[in-house]
Amino acid sequence: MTVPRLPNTSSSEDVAAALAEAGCAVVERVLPDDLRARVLAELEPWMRATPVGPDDFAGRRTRRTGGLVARSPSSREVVMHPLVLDVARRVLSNASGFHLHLTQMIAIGPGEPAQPIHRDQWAFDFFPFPQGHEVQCNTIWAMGDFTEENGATRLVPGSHRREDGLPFEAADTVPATMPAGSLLLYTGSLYHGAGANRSDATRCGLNLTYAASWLRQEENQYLSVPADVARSLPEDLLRLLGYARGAYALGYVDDMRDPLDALLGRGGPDAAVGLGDLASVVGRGTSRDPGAGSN
Ligand SMILES: O=C(O)CCC(=O)C(=O)O
Ligand SMILES: [Fe+2]
Repeated sequence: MTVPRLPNTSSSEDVAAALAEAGCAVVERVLPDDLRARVLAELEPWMRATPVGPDDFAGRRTRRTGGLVARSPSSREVVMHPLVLDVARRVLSNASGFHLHLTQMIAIGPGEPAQPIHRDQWAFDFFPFPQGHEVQCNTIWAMGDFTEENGATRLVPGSHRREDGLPFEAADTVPATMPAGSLLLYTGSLYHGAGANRSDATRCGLNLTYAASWLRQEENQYLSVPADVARSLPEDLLRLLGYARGAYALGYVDDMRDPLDALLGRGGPDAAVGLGDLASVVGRGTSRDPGAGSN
């Protein structure tokens, strides 16, 4: 199986269908050059100050800079990209909502070997999610050209349908080569890893991932984005950061206040949101079609 490649005029239905089929897809040249340049310029001092990784998985010649919503105002536009949010809504439709899971600029330096092949959903304590029940919709934006030589992400297309814990190697993978500004999407169940960088330049990819909102976020957004910065952000972005109920009874504050009300200091004791009508949600978990999220 190859990596589906779609033009930037594609609908979210088309992209979600490609993801359901292959577990991954490339949409070419989505990000305008000026937005890409702004994100890189805003993050440059942060990337310079980021240490290289401590182990082979993080990469000893790789710098991973997080906290992007706080550090790069322009990255907020990328996080909220309508095509990505529409695709995530489709891929994660088995959950009552989704939130931002992590934000990371991955700068792979020359000479870095290939990253071990893995599933990103292993972050959830290696819980064996049923096949077809997607809990993550992930993106890597090419901040420069992704080539086989400079460490384009390596993918095992179709592997979202394989069993868990398989020991894939580089020879089983294909590179997600793509021109700058392109978008790689892959599910949390897709086996993949960063490629080896055999070039003499750094490969920069913006890894923005989204997960079902009943799961804990990989990057703690409440602490990565200081509260005074959070209070200046639009409400749709705040909800995506996690200032919202994660499911029926998850994430309220003290006397069942809405997290957004609590952050913004609105609403009094009467603003409690309660748990809603139990009868309308009970059984939802058992009646879900495990494949629904991939359609
Ligand atoms: O940077 C890449 O190409 C992929 C990185 C990755 O898969 C990860 O860090 O989980
Ligand atoms: Fe990964």
